[in-house]
Amino acid sequence: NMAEEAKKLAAYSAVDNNVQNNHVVGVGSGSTVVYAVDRLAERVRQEKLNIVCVPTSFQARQLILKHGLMLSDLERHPELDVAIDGADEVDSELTLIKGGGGCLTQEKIVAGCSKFFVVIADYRKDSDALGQQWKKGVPIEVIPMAYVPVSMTIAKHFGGEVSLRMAVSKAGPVVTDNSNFILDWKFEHTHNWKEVNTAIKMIPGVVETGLFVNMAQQAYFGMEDGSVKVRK
Ligand code: DER
Repeated sequence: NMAEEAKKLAAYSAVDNNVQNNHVVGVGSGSTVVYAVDRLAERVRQEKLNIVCVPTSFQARQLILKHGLMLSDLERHPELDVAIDGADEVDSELTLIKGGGGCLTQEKIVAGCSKFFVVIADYRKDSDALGQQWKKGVPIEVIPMAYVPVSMTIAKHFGGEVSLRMAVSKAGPVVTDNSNFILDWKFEHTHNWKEVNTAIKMIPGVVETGLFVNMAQQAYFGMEDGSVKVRK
């Protein structure tokens, strides 16, 4: 369908324009990045590219192994050349909401270790302001024992509604790759996302927020008309 085609467009364009021989590549999580790994594997075969891949989740690790790409980690490669990952929403300043797939913590670590972080997304993620397109709120990874007080503190200081993300194919809450819970904070109005990110991060029990501020250098959007729009 159109959104899947758009994801593929963005993914192929980003990989072709940013991945070079001998690169250490951070591989994100979610559905869009699947196309990026397909393209990476194709280029490795066709161009005999020599790259290693650092995953951001069990899902990313499985994708890397499934395609026979060279798997590595931050112990062996603490500095990456490029990280490629999806997003739930991208605003005009390249501030992101991520974590729709519950992988935000390792994603932010890997993005932070990369010289270059490029987002790949379909047109639905292309936004002017956070909250315009994405209505599920900001994901926040928390230590399980603290999810109630953390929820209360966020609602009290920033408004909106905070809910514990419940699993669909498992009874009870979603448990992340790091054995934590996820809160979704449905904010009511725009905020200074840099300040909010820092403030939420400081709440005892918060592991990471899905607000990626001043991290992405570029975003590739696959558009409905088959074009690719790049925001820098
Ligand atoms: O969970 C995540 O952070 C994913 O990267 C998400 O933000 C994008 O997933 P999608 O490519 O399936 O929309």
